[in-house]
Amino acid sequence: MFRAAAAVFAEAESAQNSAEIYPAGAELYKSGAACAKICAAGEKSGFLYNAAGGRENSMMRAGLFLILAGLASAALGAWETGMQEPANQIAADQQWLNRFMLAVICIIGAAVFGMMFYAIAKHRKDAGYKAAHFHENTTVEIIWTAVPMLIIIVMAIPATGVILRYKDTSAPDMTIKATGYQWKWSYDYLDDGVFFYSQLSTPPEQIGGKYYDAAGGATAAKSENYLLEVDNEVVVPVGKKIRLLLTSADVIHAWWVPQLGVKQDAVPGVVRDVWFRADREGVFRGQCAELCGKNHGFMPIVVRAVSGEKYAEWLAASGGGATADAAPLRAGQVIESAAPPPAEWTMESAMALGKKSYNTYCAACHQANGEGLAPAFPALKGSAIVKGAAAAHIDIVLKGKAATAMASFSYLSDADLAAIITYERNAWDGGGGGLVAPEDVAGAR
Ligand code: HEC
Ligand SMILES: [Cu+2]
Repeated sequence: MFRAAAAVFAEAESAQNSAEIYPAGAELYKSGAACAKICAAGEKSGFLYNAAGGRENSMMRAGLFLILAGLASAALGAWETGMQEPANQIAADQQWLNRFMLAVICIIGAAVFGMMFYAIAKHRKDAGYKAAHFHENTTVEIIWTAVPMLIIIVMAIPATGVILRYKDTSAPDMTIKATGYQWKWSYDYLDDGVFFYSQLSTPPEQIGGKYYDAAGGATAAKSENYLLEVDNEVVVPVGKKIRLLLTSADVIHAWWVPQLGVKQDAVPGVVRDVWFRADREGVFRGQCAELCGKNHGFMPIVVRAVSGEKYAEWLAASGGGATADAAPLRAGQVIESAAPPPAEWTMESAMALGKKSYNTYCAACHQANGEGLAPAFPALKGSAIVKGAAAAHIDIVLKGKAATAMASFSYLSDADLAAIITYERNAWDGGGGGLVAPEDVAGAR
């Protein structure tokens, strides 16, 4: 069903994609004039010092201008410095805050070092300067307490405004529950009855390294969205407030999509919430942002914001929404594999599908060469279960093993599982493991 869903978005958009990743961040730095743009954005968002009048604005503008003018050059633009173009006000505010804080820090740095070097140069002993000898100067003490306090207040006011709005998950238009796993995400559209897993779709041939390619190196050119692409994207309607409930099935992960201004830890046993709204259509890419084990860098997040009609189409194609039947899709749901099942079930066709699906779903832990990674992930090559009766092999893959990283893979289709199991039984130990049929898996469910 997800293949059908993907077809909904099959219009030409890769050109748009590439422009989407970094561009406008660079734009902002291209000239000093960008400073005015940034300040204007700050004013518009309303968290700035509107109440206090225009003076601070112009002061900050001057400060920002000085710093940005120093940094700005065509070269920086060409290097795509800066951050990804925000897709909503929260992300824009976060980036504004970043620049504002940088400006404050630079001004303080310049003032402190300026004074220090001035004193070192002017008040030298060998220049005949006589040091003053005094203790406890109330005026100085008041100044050096009051000035930092004022600076902190000046920084805290806009920051607090942004945090309050970032944390306000009330009155969402829809709620999605996202769960982190080593190493993939699942998404449960609580209102619309869609559930799916989302995992890296960059082929192992592009990745290389001993974990991904038995040959030890990448054999294919890297795709445009290398390591930032997934099989099933999080499709959301544009302009709607989406509440995200976040949790984890194993270790701490974090759901991070910079252009949407969201970064929130997914903690096992805890449900945290956060919200985002995509103010324009587009594809927004992110990653897990909490070191969560060996494949931490291989669990990207892709959010696709589409119009309301497109979203409804996607829902229908994904088996959710108004057309969904009453039975919840979540329990015992089977996800269609990325590769279609072969028309004829032979050793050859099963091995071909099995290799592809094994590399997608199993190789992260058991490795492409089946040797596993001691001591955490056992080798399947030479494993008693893999060499033994097919029933026990099917059983552990279907049901997983409680309290271990070996999760249930019952969400994969019968054909996918039969192919993977056939592949495991024949790929490494010289064959002879026999052909497992989709019916065998269906019977064991
Ligand atoms: C997140 C890591 C991870 C992934 C992904 C994973 N496994 Fe496992 N697997 C494990 C661990 C850990 C064990 C050992 C469980 C135990 O303690 O007995 C295991 C055990 C097994 C065993 C039993 C091996 C033996 O000799 O005891 C089989 C068979 C197996 N996995 C097949 C698969 C298949 C098929 C897939 C993909 C569909 C897969 N695994 C994906 C972690 C993983
Ligand atoms: Cu993670």
